[in-house]
Amino acid sequence: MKKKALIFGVTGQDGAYLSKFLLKKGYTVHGVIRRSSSINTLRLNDIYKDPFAKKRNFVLHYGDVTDSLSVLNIIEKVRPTEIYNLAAQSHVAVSFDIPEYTTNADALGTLRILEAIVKVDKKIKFYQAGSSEMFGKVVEKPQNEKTPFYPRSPYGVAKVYSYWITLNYRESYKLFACNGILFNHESPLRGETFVTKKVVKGLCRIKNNKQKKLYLGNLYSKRDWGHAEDYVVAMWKMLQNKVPDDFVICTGKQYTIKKFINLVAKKLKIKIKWRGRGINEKAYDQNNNCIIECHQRYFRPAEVDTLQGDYSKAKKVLKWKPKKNLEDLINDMISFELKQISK
Ligand code: NAP
Ligand code: F7E
Repeated sequence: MKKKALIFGVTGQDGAYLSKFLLKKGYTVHGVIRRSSSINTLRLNDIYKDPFAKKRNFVLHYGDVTDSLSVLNIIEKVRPTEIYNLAAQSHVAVSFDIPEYTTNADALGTLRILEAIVKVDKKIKFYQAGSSEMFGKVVEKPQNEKTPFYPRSPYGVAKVYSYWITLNYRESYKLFACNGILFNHESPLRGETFVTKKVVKGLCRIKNNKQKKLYLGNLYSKRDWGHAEDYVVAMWKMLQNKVPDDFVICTGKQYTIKKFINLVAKKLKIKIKWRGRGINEKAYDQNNNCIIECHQRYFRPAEVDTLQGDYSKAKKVLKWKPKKNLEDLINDMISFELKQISK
């Protein structure tokens, strides 16, 4: 029988890549979208199907993970074989501004889906989008599936709740429920306010005289960045494994934000020189124009200083490893941005 996936968070970066991947595998994909006053399906443009078409392998439903009834109704109606919970207020800095909403969506949202699975059909497989932000103020390096959590934001705390409730429902109700513990993953489809997208888009626009300056926050935190296209494959592999389990997904390499900026600038042939320290550190181009400044507004009340994962378990059990490295990621993001500018 044809497999049927239901994706909460289908309109996001990962939702778009996962949908395309599952459609290629022959799945019928159902996605949950929120009602919005502006168009929120742009990332799905190339797979969107006319709702009046006779045969559709991609179907969208209105719903929200903060609304239990919609969650239950959609799961009952669709009766999927697999559910991917990618829905979240996923911006760490914003989670300090709207902690209650973040907790409702990112923690209780997961509980609502799990409860609906128990009611509708315990055979539905479940993937929970966990995050390296759960490791937060890391207690060991690199981080693996056994590393204790120490979240540093309302977002991280909510994801820790979701991790444990997923594990608890797996043990209590014998659900096939898995936690992915995914480190930062980026792509041309990355949200505009995440640091990699801000840097690539900003420097491409500066190079093309569309913008003069870019404002950033902490340049010295370190991240383990991978490509979203690789990471959605790992999500799917977790649900095809013989037993439900939890997996760290990462590249094992880490870079500072400053190093990322230098790599992007080099690709764009912008000769960057850094001057000053702390909040006064600035980057200048070859004509001595200041093109990057730091601003207090982009610093967080608590920072996650360093993240570097160990994906040995995923490699051994799922036969997963990242295909794209940081250079491939930067090339992909730059060529997308330059195309947007030339449009
Ligand atoms: P994203 O681009 O921000 O997408 C989040 C998705 O969740 C969007 O489709 C959004 O819908 C939806 N959403 C937000 N609140 C919702 C609600 N109340 N009800 C239903 N849907 C809601 O995030 P992403 O980068 O694709 O990440 C996917 C998931 O992985 C998230 O759970 C994120 O926390 C987690 N994660 C991401 C990373 C990463 O580096 N990308 C790493 C680890 C974990 P709208 O389009 O309407 O806003
Ligand atoms: O920040 C620093 C910032 O917002 C990365 C989400 O997908 O990955 C993501 O969370 C670092 C931080 O990602 C700016 O302080 C400097 O140290 O791109 P980010 P994140 O916070 O790591 C995890 C795994 C998730 O689960 C999340 O959903 O960059 N930084 N200057 C900046 N960050 C932003 N956003 N903007 C700046 O101007």
